[in-house]
Amino acid sequence: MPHHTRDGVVPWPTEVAAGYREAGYWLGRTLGDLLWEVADARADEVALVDSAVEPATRMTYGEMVARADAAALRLLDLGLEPDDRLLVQLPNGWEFVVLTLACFRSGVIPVMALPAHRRHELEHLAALSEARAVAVPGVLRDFDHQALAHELAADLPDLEHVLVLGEPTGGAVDLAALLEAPADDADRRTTREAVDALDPDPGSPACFLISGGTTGLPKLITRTHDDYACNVRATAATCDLGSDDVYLGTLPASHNFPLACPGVLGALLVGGRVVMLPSPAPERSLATIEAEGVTVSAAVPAVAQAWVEHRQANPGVHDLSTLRVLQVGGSRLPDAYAARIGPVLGCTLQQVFGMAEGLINTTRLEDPDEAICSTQGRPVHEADEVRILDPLGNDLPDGQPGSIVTRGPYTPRGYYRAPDHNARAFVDDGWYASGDVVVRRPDGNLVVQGRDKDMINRGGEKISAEEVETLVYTMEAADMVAAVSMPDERLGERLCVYVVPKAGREVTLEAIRDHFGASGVAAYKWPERLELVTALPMTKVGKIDKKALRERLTLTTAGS
Ligand code: OOB
Repeated sequence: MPHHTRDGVVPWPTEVAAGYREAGYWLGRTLGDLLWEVADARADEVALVDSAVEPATRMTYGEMVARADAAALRLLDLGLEPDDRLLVQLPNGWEFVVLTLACFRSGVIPVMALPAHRRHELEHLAALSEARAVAVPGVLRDFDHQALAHELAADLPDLEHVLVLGEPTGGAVDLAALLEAPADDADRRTTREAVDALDPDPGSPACFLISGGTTGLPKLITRTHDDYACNVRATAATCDLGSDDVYLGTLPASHNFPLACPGVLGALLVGGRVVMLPSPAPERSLATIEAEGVTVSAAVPAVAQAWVEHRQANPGVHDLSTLRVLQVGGSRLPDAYAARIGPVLGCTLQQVFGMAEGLINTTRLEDPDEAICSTQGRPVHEADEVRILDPLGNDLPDGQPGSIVTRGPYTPRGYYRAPDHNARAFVDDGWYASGDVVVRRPDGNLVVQGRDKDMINRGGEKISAEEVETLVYTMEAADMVAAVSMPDERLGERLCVYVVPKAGREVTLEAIRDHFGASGVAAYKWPERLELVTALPMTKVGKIDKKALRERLTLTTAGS
């Protein structure tokens, strides 16, 4: 019995969708269909390298797609159906890639959770997506993901299957076995035929991404095969990605950036090679660039900075001559850091200002150094529409900062099952307001100057202020709470909470962090600084004046 319908997915208006198809922006083919065509032409070439283990696991295109097809059938054998949701929380490794491809082929929709997520996030994501299965590592970095998955399955009626990478317990499914290749050639052929016949609708969701979120809890972003393929192809073109390229994925692959901008999917779609590492730690990453002849990779500014510093401290230890492009995005790259990346790592920097909700901007490889080092680039697709608005909704000329709004062939028109929030985030005729304040230069490049959304960007990981505040309010002793960013040398921003305690009560940073831990909140959202105050400043319209609070922190940080 299919318990789910597609309601909750906001479609593009019919005429707009027809225009995108007619123009060829949407190919009317699934990601599986596109990738299998490439794989068939390159069956014996290495597609996937997992460098988490020594020696690295290597897989050809032929083996990768055979495993994915076998896994697709095994997902259905478990009782999953096309359009059912599978919550995926796996570290970077070949298993993440093959399972994702199995989903694309079967029509089961992966919900891309982060390894850092804990009960607070996973429960929400599973409930909102009505996930019927969850895929987790067994124990990772001392955390027992399998035990948590069993707890969730006990509490959520839809969640029937726990898929585990590691030793399964309590009726869990062995993910490694699920991802095994077909037994022999005959099995391989019948598997292929059976999965070819499934043929999901290219207009249906290929995956659900998680929003950075400015409201209470993260939203789900439905990305269709048509729109996501458009996203991958347009971003691949801006870094000249081709079959000779070797893409290193070290950022968590469930993020849009390393997954599809052009990322893992881009490298495979052009017949290149993907190398997966579960962490962007500099020594390991640079050693892998040398060992695998990596040509393209992606980093958040903090990671790029760590690679640069490591390289400067250990010049010439690794041969990085293959590295052609390092993409950097997710949070603002300071211009002064930007200028060091190309010379130190011996590659071209590509700045990327993107969002899981769609629009991707990049600098182009042939841009002058000045543009590469001091702008966040321009839209990757000719059909991307971008406007920069003043507070009254009027278009602003070049050179004047305003709020960016966007529409386009890979920017969905709404979050999944969030009508109230959609009414605010999608203005007028489906323009997505990302909450970023940008300036457009006469050369078309955008410079991100700030934000008018209540979010903390901690080294590329987004933290909703409201989510943090709601959690602190569940502590008895807190009377008033405001979460704000504080400037940080390494991560750009960290999370600070201002708290007015109730009369006679005590609040400490340790108590807050303990409370977040006990509430099963991902560690990157735990406050890192507490400012105890007797009152919070208010604006004229009676809202907490966060700008004033942030300014106080700048002053105290500068003075300390
Ligand atoms: C990427 O996606 P999300 O969904 O995690 O976060 C989107 C937000 C943007 O609205 C903006 O506030 C911020 O992250 N952001 C940047 C930035 N890139 C993203 N702010 C300043 N400078 C940049 N270069 O972060 C994302 C998705 C795809 C590709 C790259 C990044």
